[in-house]
Amino acid sequence: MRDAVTSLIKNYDVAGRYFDRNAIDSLKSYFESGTARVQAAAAINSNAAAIVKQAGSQLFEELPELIRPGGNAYTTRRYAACLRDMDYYLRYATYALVAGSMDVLDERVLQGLRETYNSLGVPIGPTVRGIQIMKDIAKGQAAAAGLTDTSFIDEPFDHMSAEFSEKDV
Ligand SMILES: CCC1=C(C)/C(=C/C2=NC(=C\c3[nH]c(/C=C4\NC(=O)[C@H](C)[C@H]4CC)c(C)c3CCC(=O)O)/C(CCC(=O)O)=C2C)NC1=O
Repeated sequence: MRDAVTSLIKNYDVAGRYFDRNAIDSLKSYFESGTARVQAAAAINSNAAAIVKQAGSQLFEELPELIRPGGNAYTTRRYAACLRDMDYYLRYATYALVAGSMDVLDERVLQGLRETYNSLGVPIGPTVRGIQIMKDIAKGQAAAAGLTDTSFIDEPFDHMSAEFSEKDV
């Protein structure tokens, strides 16, 4: 698992090169954005349970068939598994924000997940929708905590969504 700095070091070390202008620029942007990334993670952390709960309610309101008989989130056990998965996505999104790298998502969350979902009949489209709903709520929380630019918060949520969707087709 790598963060933005260790990824960069690995790439330059493999080539046996000193950091060039591009590397220095990305290091600068990583450190300059550091406080905002940590603040965003903190805002999400302190509201995590509420974000998951609200996103779940919104998802099931939009797609009520999920929790009706025959739906994948029907029965208390599967409903709880669904919210637990949402909580995983949110927590790992905060790790990726702090790391400034999506590597943790690829390695710890997305690897093999599509196969698991397919074998259990967990629908990908609604899962992606749930991730997108959490993104919007998380950005709202970060804005409420005083962050003026919250656009960078999109990346981990969009990365998970894209990886999920891409591999599903
Ligand atoms: C940290 C990385 C990680 C992830 C991401 C993860 C996901 C994950 N979700 C699972 C199940 C599940 N996931 C869902 C999720 C949903 N069903 C829906 O209809 C909704 C669209 C959606 C919620 C948004 C459900 C209902 C199950 C249980 C399925 C079953 O057992 O039949 C399973 C199968 C084993 C289990 O039930 O625990 C895994 C491994 N596990 C991990 O360790």
